[in-house]
Amino acid sequence: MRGRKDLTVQEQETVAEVEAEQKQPKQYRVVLLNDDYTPMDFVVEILQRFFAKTRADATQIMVQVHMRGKGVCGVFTREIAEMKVEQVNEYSRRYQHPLLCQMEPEL
Ligand code: TYC
Repeated sequence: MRGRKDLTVQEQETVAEVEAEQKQPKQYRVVLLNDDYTPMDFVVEILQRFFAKTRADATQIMVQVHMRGKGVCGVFTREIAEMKVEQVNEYSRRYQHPLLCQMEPEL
């Protein structure tokens, strides 16, 4: 068997490039948690504003959070997920709602 060391430098670079392309970056779910105080309309607005959901999809996710305690807004790479969480929590605080947005690693 020819090992990687038997390849030319150019061939090694090609292998490294292909491997880099194949590697999938880790994904994170951005979730909303239920609470007793945030108005349902505000949660629907969050889902439309920050996650580009239709009003129908946003309502479905909001009801899921309301009934089951948690719901997925979307799945993103780490930096995008961190930004969404930050933006949503900042927006909720600005309007003085206790709504909590978190991220969790995809399995
Ligand atoms: N439970 C809230 C209410 O009854 C509504 C709500 C839904 C709050 C989803 C947060 O992520 C949430 N007003």
